[in-house]
Amino acid sequence: MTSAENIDAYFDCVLGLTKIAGELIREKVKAGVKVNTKDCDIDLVTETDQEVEKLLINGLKTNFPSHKFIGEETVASGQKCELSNSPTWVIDPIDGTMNFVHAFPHCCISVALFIDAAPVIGIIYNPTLEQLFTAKKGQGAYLNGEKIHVSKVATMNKALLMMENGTSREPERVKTVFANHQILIPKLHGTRTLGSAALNMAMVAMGAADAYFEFGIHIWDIGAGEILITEAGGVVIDPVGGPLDRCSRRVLCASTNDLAVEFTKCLQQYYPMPRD
Ligand code: LIP
Repeated sequence: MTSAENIDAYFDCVLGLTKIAGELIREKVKAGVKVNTKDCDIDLVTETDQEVEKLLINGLKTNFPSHKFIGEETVASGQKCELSNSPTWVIDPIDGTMNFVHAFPHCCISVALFIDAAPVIGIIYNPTLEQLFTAKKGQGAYLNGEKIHVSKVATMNKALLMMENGTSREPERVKTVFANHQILIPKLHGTRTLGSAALNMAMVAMGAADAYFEFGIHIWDIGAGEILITEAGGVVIDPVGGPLDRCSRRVLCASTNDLAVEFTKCLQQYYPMPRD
């Protein structure tokens, strides 16, 4: 059983490390960095992604040697992505790497702690705009220390949707993106795209947007966003309905269950393979 003091100790430690990592990102976004590609020419990774992930993992390992880690870049270099019941830190060192490379000020560090395969801590930090989103299980969700709450929007015709084109050239996935644009745009107040799953989820948690879905994201993109939204009173489920499968690379979140259900009824579905 994890005590509240332990959760506070885990939170204080990762918050300190996240702030230091934020300094690094602010420096590098000015200096410019070497950019490499992963699965395709728009799936980017930089030395800063790797540096931030090492900083967070080394710092957490020193303080909590029995904890496990799932980091975007360590998985990319071959480590298996497995979420057990042990305390596991799920890390996206720079979510919105494309934005970081272009100095478009919407990238963030996204880090979550899972215990018994459920998130208990979530931090999403945009160091460029100094937006610090935090959540601890059962203790609410915050932006820069102010409590946040999802909107009350319950119908699509009043909803602002966060929607991504993604960083995949895979033809079937691109077709699904276009199909969902055609299906959804006439039904909504509007769509917005931040280029970061975590920041999209933060917009839903603070009530600035009412829903977000994406096919192709990974557990590290959504780990912190999930607890931020549920602690802010929203829902995070599978896009066809039913419970979120964190390794399925699919997510739908919304301010209310009614709104989420409306989306499940009209989305064109896509099942990314391989799973996380
Ligand atoms: C990004 C996600 C975003 C998705 C992009 C990319 P990254 O993560 O946050 O939602 O649309 O394709 O995967 O690669 O910047 O960490």
